[in-house]
Amino acid sequence: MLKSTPADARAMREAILHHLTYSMGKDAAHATRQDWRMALSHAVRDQITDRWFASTRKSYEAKAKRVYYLSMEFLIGRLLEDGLVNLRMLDAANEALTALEQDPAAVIADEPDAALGNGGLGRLAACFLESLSTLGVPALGYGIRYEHGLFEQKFEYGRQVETPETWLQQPHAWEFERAEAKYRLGFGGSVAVRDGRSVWTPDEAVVAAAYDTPVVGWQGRWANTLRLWSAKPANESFDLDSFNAGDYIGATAPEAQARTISRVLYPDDTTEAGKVLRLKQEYFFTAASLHDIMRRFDSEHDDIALLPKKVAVQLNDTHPAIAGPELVRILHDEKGLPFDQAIDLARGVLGYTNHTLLPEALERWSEDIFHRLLPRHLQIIDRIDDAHAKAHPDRKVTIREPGTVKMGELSFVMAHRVNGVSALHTGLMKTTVFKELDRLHPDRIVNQTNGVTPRRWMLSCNPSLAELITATIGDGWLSDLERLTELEPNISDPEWLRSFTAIKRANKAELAAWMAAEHGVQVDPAAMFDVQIKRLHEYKRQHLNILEAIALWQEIRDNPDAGWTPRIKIFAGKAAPGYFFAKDIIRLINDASRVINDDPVTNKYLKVIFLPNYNVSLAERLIPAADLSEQISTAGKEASGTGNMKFALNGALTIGTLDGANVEIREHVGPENFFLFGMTAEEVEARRRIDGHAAQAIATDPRLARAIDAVRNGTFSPTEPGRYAHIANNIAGADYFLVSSDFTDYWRAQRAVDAAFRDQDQWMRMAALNTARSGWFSSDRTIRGYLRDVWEAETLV
Ligand code: B1N
Repeated sequence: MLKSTPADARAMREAILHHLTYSMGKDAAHATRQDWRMALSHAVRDQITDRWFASTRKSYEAKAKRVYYLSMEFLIGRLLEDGLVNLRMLDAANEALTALEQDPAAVIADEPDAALGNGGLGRLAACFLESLSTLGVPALGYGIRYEHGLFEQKFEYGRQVETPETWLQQPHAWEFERAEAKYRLGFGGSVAVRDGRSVWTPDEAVVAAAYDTPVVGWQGRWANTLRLWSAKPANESFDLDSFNAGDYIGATAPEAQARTISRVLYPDDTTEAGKVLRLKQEYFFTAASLHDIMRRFDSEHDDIALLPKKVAVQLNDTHPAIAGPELVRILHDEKGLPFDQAIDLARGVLGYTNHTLLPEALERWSEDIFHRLLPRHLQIIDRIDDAHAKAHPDRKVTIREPGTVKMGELSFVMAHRVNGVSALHTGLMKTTVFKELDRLHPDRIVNQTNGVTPRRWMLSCNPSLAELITATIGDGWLSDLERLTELEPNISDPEWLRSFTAIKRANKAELAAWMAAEHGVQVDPAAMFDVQIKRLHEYKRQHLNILEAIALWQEIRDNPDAGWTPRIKIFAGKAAPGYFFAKDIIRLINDASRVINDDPVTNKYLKVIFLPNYNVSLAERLIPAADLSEQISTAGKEASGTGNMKFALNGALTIGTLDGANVEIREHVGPENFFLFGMTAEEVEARRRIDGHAAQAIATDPRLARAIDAVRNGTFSPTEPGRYAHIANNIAGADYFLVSSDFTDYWRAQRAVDAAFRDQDQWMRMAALNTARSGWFSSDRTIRGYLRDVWEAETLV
């Protein structure tokens, strides 16, 4: 193995050629782009691996407390550039590849995104892993090694079409299969009592096999493990009898059955699937992780009472909520501890993060499914509920209800800390869904406002801005993001502001060139780039955004010479395959964009573009080029948001509601540098109680009425005029998400944005202030908060 540190280009070139020859079995003359990418990845992986071993060794030597982050989703994106950036080897790699006559950007972009998540919840898990490594916390992430990540999105005549994602169908450089880390897990069967002890005998088994990916922190001082479980058949499941009888397909059925568990990511964001396979996935990865965790604990300690001192398990939403009963089962049924002690120990270990208050996302399982799959766990849950009732005789809340198991309540009762992900969201947890449990356990709920890693979301995606910042204040900001405030005095220096402005402009030009090359759309980089990128959901209100665009288009047509501020409205995002209303919003935006972009009267001032297949890599391309960040959810619905933080950090101004972390972003960047509109969460609740709130709003705003009419009458779907009538009727009717009621104020705020953008100097000063004052939104700060308030664990670097 190569031992040199390829910090310089020559060593890097040798390492690449070494791996091209000995890992890929190719010579330079015949190597494909993928071969070069794999060779470079192996060269980088060697560097990470040494640091990874050193970190693991230190954790064992210190018998340190470990933090385990259990998540159904890890939305990692590409790993090669991340590794290069954190090891500060990107320049060396660029030089080496160039010397080898390869295009570095193309080699890096050859890597498929690891898309093992839907949206914010999965991306947060990925940012947390990176921060845990940057801070030197002994930690592991545990999840599922989905064969197919989030579907790929294409448009056919404006409609979303989903195709399977196949990241594992090409060689994958980053993982190590762990033949020794395999656990047999059961489902179904029955429970018997033997010698006073409950014994669960499952009637179905699968094996969870571990695949490890190292996650390296900033400057390579520490690396942790992301351990993903793959489902394999438990028995030698190739059925030779069937095969010999000529049933070739039937012979492989047991194997296919077992593998189904880790086959595909559920493509639902903030909605609950309620399917047997989903519960199987949840138990599969949670139980495998807990067995692994207990094995590690038992190898280091012989006093079970130490468990909460040495192990912290964080539940990323309720998806791993079965960890509570499973840990009790291990401690009580398998290790023989008294039931109450088992509960106390488990609670000392567990923390639970809630990510949404949307009723359709709060997991509830039917007793029937639960009983069929996890009969012993159902009994344990009933005992947990009974113990809780005994401790709190006046309680008005239960985990079990006739016919259902409520995973939010279960998680709350089994965790010593429960946290929300923004100040507003945490406050709402206490007054709404967890009101009664908060009364019983007043110290349990804490807030940990989300954050994002500045290494990926600035240094890697916006290298020019990162360079300007480092040239101005040194590079300490990369591990202490609040030092960005040191930029503030420079903002009044016209030369500095010119540099800042030139970088934004260059980022926009680069995006414009890419959109022209890849999507055939021409945009002027001088126009305002107005961006809404996130999952499609009614509460996120992409339909409010397109409705405003339609109204604007109509107004420009009426009065083309009124000095309009040129704007490019950019959308991207996927809709859950079964969420038909959201898919229709995509189609409406695509249809409207065709009409608007083709209008010669208005298209100097307004264009609408919906980019397909939003993923982490596309976000990395769009965010540094944005002027305006659309964060327009119905107040009270977006638990936090994290895209909002990435935009502000990269010098975009926000137009937004007082929702989720928007509230805190506005406080940090200053209300004068944020375009606020819309009702507050409280006003939303009151407004909903008004009969005919939408009709009222429409009656007082002719612009809104006309825009809705255009949607209803087929202006954007002339071959099928009724195509969007249901959307118009929804907005003008029940309008649960209050699109109509917030429209007028949104329009007002958008015109304030137009006016502000016309004063480019002032706009860029506001943009720079957003960058300078966003340092608090680093995921390093968030992780320090969890270490202090939830995990009580330490850092080892
Ligand atoms: O979690 C993010 C927040 O920033 C977002 O505001 C929030 O919407 C998001 C079920 C979810 N909440 N709930 C989910 C995802 C998948 C699933 O199957 C629920 N995602 C969020 C990070 O805190």
